[in-house]
Amino acid sequence: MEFRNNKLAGRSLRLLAVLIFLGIIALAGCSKNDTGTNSNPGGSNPGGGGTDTSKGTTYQVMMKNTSFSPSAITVTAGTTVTWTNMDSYAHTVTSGVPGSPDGKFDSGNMDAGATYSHKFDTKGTYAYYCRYHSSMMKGTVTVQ
Ligand SMILES: [Cu+2]
Repeated sequence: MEFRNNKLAGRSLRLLAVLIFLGIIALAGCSKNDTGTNSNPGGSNPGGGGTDTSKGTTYQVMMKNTSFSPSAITVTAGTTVTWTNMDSYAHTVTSGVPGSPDGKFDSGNMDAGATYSHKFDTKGTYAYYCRYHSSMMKGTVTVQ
């Protein structure tokens, strides 16, 4: 197909370019909306890490909806576990069982958005809980 009039052809090309441009804008707007509706603000680290089990470097645990996620993890000795409070209210990471903290580690009060890290060098199973929500928030770290 050929345009008899160069001017008309030029206008059509320009219109096409504008339409493509608008399409890109629309696509960009859509993907922006998609991330906007994602209720998980920890986008860079959703649902906990643990990608590196061979070197045992770091592991992420979320504190979300009054629970630890994942609540039971297994890591290699030398791993640093980082807890992040994704809720809008405070939590703690306190080792031991509810009512009987064993003093191995304790984050103290963690406000919304706070993080706490603890390095696990010794093999064993470490139970922990949140002082404020001990009936709902319990977890274990198993170090191998
Ligand atoms: Cu809590």
